[in-house]
Amino acid sequence: MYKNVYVNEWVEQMAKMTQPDSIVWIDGSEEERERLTKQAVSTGEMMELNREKLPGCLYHRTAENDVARVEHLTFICTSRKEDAGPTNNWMEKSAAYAKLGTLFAGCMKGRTMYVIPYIMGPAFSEFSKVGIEITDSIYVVLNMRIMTRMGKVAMDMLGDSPNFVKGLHSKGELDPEKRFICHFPEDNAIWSIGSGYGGNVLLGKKCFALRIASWLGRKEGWMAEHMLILGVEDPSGKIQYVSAAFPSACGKTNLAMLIPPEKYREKGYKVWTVGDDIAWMRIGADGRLWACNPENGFFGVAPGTNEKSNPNALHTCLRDTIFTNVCYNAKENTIWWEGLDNNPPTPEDGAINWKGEPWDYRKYDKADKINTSGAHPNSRFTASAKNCPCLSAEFDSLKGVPVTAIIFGGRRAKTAPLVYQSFNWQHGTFVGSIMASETTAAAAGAVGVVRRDPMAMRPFVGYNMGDYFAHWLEMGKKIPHAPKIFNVNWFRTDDEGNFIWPGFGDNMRVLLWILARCEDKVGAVETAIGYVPKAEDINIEGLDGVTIDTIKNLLSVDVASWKEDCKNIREFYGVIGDHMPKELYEELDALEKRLG
Ligand code: GTP
Ligand code: SPV
Ligand code: MN
Repeated sequence: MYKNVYVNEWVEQMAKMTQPDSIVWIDGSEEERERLTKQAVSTGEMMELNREKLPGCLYHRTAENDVARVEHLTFICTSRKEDAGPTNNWMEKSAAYAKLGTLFAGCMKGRTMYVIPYIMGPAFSEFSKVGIEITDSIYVVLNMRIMTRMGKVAMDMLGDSPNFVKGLHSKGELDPEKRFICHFPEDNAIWSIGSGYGGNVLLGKKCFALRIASWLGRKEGWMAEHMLILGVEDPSGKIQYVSAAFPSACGKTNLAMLIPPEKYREKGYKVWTVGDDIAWMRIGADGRLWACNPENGFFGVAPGTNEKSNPNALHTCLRDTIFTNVCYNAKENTIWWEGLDNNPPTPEDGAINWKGEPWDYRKYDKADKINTSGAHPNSRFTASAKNCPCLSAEFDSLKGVPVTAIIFGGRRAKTAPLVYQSFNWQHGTFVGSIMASETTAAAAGAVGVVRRDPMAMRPFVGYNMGDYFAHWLEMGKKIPHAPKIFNVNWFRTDDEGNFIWPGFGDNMRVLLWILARCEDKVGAVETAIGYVPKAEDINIEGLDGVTIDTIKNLLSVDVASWKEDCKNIREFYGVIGDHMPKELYEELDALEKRLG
């Protein structure tokens, strides 16, 4: 037990409801990690991997029907439906407590309850907030150890305050029919039952740091966003920071850990990672917007990560990492995923797929990844930020980093050009609000369907989307030196469906155009949708197969498809209804007018 009476009282209440056999108060010590790891290994919940090749690494498989966030089972539970808004599932608050109360009743009988105090953000920073997660899953405890600053330090920061986010999680029966992820922003509470996967159960992440935090941010005048944060160092040693919002599995981790092309490295350009998924942003005393990564680790997409696409991520997860739902090599006691290298484990190696079945790589079918791949498309690594070779020196900074540019981006085969700049903050907010992207395996449901995903926050705004847009507009008026706002799209395809832009490290070329724009060092072409680069201003030196015509093609703005998009945007705005700020309708009208 800790000394905080509010924590103790709440834990007692939750224990009364869930009836665990015992309660373990997590302190974050090394001894505790060893003890819990041993226990998880002894029950088969986790496996210890090859100590030479992957020291300190663990392997875990979740239930076959529990491998991604479940947006249809995620609820914002407020007194009034209007406060959740039309893009969220809503349950009336007391009805939700009652419904989940029956599921939580006695659900920890025969189990241990772990009480995890944690901080989102560096200890004692003005950005930071404390949460307590109660869980019956050792896997959750071990993940939270990596993903947050946790244990005693969190209780030290909390002191005797009642001000903490109350998170209750139980695996329950892992039954999708009895799975609910409920948020109670009016009470600073989260109840999650029936899942053992990532964003559903690591309550500090999407549930707290985005859904609850976005609600708090609106109330308190700051922003919680689904954004990476990176620093670009130029040859003079000056570092400028950029934050970028891309939907799930659309390239945040990759951009955050970017390694510049050789020509740029030779000149002295470097990229530093501050965060890969979430940014909390506040207006600083100097009138700039300052960003802080509330997390302490990366819960990154494994497939596609390799020595070429993202060596920094690969090196980050070679030790002290938890791998979830990747492919297992029994002979080597190692792991593998699609896109790691060209040596998948063979049946003779004892290859086991993410479902736990013997696996034959020769049966892999790109059109049916779920059933034929070794690793699940949404398999992930949980690795400490401290392992990252390009971690920013400002990672633990109590005041965050100043943001020069905000970038929005989605996965769009057509329509959106490689990059464009908004005219101003209000137009930039509009650009964020009209984001659309093809769905990915990060959430349960169909993959590859284009949907509107404003600011990459559709699944994560803890209140009415219209009010969220209004908050963006409001913030813009309050930031004296606001970041410039851009939009990128790495995913335009040719007629055969191949990506036209090489992406990854070469995205540096686009980042440098963006920063040059922020410093007024480069011109642009004014189009209907915003400022687009002159093709010759995107440096293609050293790029194989990319010509100035490729760039022209990537930057082209097709009026017909934008007009078509406008119709869809208007429809989407209509769904948001009367909370929609009039300024964004004005922007839409103006865009349509410019398109002619
Ligand atoms: P979450 O953790 O789910 O929020 O996702 P994320 O935005 O961090 O996604 P991540 O960086 O892990 O991207 C995953 C997918 O995007 C992988 O399939 C990558 O191969 C692909 N990807 C990332 N960057 C690029 C790029 O520049 N070009 C192309 N073509 N694909 C990319
Ligand atoms: C995402 O889906 O955007 C993630 C992974 O970053 S999860 O933690 O499951 O939300
Ligand atoms: Mn994410």
